Amino acid sequence: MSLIKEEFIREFIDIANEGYRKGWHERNGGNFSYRLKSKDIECIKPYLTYDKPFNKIGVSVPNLKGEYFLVTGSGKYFRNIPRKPEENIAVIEIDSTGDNYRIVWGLSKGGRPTSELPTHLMNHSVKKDITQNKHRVIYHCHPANIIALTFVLSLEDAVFTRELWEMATECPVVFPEGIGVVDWMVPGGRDIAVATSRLMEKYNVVIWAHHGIFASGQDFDETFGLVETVEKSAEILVKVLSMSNEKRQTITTENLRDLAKDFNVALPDEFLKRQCF
Ligand code: 2HA
Ligand code: ZN
Repeated sequence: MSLIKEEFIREFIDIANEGYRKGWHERNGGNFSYRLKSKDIECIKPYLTYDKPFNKIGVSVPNLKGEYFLVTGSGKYFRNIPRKPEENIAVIEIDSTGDNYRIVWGLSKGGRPTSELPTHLMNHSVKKDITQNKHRVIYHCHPANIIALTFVLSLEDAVFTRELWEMATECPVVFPEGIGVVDWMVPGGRDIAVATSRLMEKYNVVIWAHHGIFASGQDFDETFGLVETVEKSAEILVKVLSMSNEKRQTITTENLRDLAKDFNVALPDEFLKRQCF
């Protein structure tokens, strides 16, 4: 039995494939990480090797010391993951300080974990604490409609939240806490990791202006489903804005309050108060 047959690895590969088929991973676009459960680590232990050196993460994540992550490789193409997983993804181990990682499986033809490793690990760090260890998946991709909206909507959490809530009745139920937005920043480093993880304290979705989206969730289905919901809503908004700059009718603040009551979700007042266009 090879490591690839493990359920969590198959699910990871399946989501990578689905994301690619949706057009969210052109070339080497996007990256993906999963924080392993102890039973996952037990299952794959026979396949792990500990002879590679530790490397600096670039950020410090002490609460992730000793954790293992399944991650995509830097410069690797999502399109190739299902055919050649061992060349394109890796399992990494965080050291006992939370400052360094080493590859213990995968990237068999060489390479490093995703260029966005600092953002992934800082997001995992925040989410591990505030969800009492529940969130395990961080997913980054480049969906066209969300990115298009970052050129025409004001880059404010309240504007994106309210507009996307209004585009589909399920949205306030799927992401009641709202959506965060990061202004354009250079990707791949510490600064964007800090900005994103701050917003992850409040939200499960963070949009990077003119770049893409980051999402966090408990499992693969929930995290991928969240991005599907946000991007579908963004697609509707793009169509609406393309037809008219005025909505004739919409889901109103009153409607949102009724929805919140019946579906038992708390919609923050800052977003209920905000009517955008
Ligand atoms: O190319 O998506 O953000 C990988 C990326 C960087
Ligand atoms: Zn990206």
